[in-house]
Amino acid sequence: PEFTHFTLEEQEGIAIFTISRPEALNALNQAAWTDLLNFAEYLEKAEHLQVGIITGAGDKSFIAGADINTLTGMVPMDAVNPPCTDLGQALILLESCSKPVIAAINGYALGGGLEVALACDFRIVSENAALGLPEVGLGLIPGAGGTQRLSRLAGIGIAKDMILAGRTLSAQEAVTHNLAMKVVPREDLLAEAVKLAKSLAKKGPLALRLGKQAINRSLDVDLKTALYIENLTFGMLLSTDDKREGTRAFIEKRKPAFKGK
Ligand code: CO8
Repeated sequence: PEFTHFTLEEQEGIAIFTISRPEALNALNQAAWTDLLNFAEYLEKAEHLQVGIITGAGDKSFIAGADINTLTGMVPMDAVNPPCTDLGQALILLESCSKPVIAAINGYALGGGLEVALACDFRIVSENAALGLPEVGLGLIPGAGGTQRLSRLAGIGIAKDMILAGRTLSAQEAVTHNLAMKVVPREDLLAEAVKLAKSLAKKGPLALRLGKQAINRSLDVDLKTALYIENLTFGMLLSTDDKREGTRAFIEKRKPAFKGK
């Protein structure tokens, strides 16, 4: 696929999707929202890809939010029509993607930029990262899932601190408050993300896919129903070749060769 502001690099089943808009600290304009939607659709469908990584070019910014120049011209019905819905739709697709997605956060992750990262399964931050949802300062609120995904991930206390009081977290604070897995030097960031991606790509793909769904889909239902979803999902995996291969490989003290069947 062709993208306007992102580049796509593929290596060993891993798709590295990098935004480059240096003139705006990688802020997402309409074309970039559509790029993200096209990437989410492509990642889901591409059989040769197992993991996605989203990152930003340069040393200063991952994504400094939605492009504020775009926001100035928006009217109410834009919020429910494409291309404005492309961003929210892209993040729903990434979140529900059958493959894991990693955000490698190389600096500012603000507003819509943090919302992109929150829709990913893993977040790794570089030492210079700053994570925030400063929309109230613009007379807005997060509009691509931030009010929902942040509070579910990190709790409503820190969500209110960030969304209402406008607190920005440093890289270390992001780890402390459960927004990121780990902090690494900028020069190691992509290598760390690729290392995680490679280790994910070695796992049973069906187990990865269903495990992600069991976690994500159970958040909105009561515990008994959620446990039942887990139980049924576990039962499905018991029937797979991957389960036979994974357990046999352990007993035979060798590495499993999963086929995703
Ligand atoms: N949009 C457009 N341009 C931007 C943005 C942005 N979000 N962020 C930075 N830029 C531009 C600046 O205007 C500047 O351009 P120029 O050189 O032409 O003046 C250039 O990038 C460099 O930025 P600064 O000079 O400001 O760099 P500083 O180091 O002084 O400051 C900051 C860096 C703190 C990151 C600062 O740029 C900033 O505060 N940026 C805005 C951050 C922000 O408010 N983000 C949230 C935007 S709102 C949002 O994301 C809503 C999401 C919901 C979308 C739903 C869609 C349907």
